[in-house]
Amino acid sequence: MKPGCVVIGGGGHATMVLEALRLQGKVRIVGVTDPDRGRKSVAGVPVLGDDGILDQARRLKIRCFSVGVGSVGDNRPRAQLYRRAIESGLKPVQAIHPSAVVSPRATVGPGTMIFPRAVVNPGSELGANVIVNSAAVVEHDVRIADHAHVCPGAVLCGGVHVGEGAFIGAGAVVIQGVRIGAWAVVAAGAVVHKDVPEGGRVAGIPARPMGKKST
Ligand code: JB3
Repeated sequence: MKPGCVVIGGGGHATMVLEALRLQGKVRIVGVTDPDRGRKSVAGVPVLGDDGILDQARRLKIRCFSVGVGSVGDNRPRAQLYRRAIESGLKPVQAIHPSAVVSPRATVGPGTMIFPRAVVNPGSELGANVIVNSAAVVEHDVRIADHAHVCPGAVLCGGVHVGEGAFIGAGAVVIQGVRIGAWAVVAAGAVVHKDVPEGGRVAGIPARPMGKKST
């Protein structure tokens, strides 16, 4: 029998995770956890309750999980939920949409999700609980650390490094070899041609620290 799986969070991102999991067909989706008591089901999947359910996983025959919270702009909640589920004894599952193109020479970490039409090219290494959102391009030899989120349509050119928990906004372009520090934020549509320090926040073309006027 396929292992029972819970998706943590029941909003828009969860609907994408649920679809990828269904199409992959490797797990039996048991339910969703969400603190919103008004939410009874998500994409036809029952909401089981809040995250306290994770401690009852064995009784409910749940063995694995996927973080279904997207947390735009701050990946810390996603990282916390991932750790919480691991502490509850659950195993992270990957959610890779069948239309994504993932090189057999790329490595993909536990709990990582790759959405429709995304591309992950050879030599790339993706950590745990990473999101490569719809139609994002992760070129060759890119490294993406745990909990980072590459939003829809963003492009990471060859050899880019993305630090833990970093956020790359929709449609942003990170030029070859640039390093994005841990927990940094790259705004939507930015073109990043220089390294961004840990916790840095950049926007614009070319990207500059947020709040500073271009010269
Ligand atoms: O832009 C795209 C393609 N996707 C966005 C995604 C990355 O982020 C999407 O459009 C949204 O902006 C956002 O999706 P997300 O995170 O699902 O947000 P939202 O639709 O607002 O739903 C968040 C859900 O997570 C709500 O139902 C919250 O109650 C729930 N939630 C918040 N904190 C939580 C927690 N659920 C659990 N289980 N545990 C929590 O700690």
